[in-house]
Amino acid sequence: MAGTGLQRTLSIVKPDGVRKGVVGEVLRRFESAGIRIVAMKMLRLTRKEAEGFYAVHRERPFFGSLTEFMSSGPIVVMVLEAEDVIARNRVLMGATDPKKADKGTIRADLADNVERNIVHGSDAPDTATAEIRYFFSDLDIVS
Ligand code: 3AN
Repeated sequence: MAGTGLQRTLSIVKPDGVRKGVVGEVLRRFESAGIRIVAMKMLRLTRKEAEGFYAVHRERPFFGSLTEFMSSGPIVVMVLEAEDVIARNRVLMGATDPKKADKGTIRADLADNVERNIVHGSDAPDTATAEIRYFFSDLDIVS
């Protein structure tokens, strides 16, 4: 498959991942795949901040539950950098619904259900740029 060049994407270990103690396991999978972590922090989103982050899902029936969950505890947000990392991260994560995710993916191996699915990853270059900017300034990202 043709590469898409060096990219950055936003990854989040969601509150369920932090609660389960699988932050290290998620990071290990990224690093083992040759993906570099170029920025990282732990924080807890307010409900308003979670609503801002998931604004594209505002009309979806699960919006209230999703933003409540995402603000229910600390998360780890990071910027990943590698060739074609947006698509590669989504392969490592697996399908949104862990029941449909391929074996060996983060969600199939670690997640409970479609909402509490351990990780978030940007889905395209424009959303990656916007999502990275939501959490990090240029000065936070190592080069
Ligand atoms: P992905 O995270 O795989 O890109 P999206 O962007 O469609 O999936 O959904 C964003 C988040 O919304 C998911 N990570 C999940 O937590 C939640 N979500 C998606 N679909 C559902 C659903 N049918 N029921 C509950 N939560 C959902």
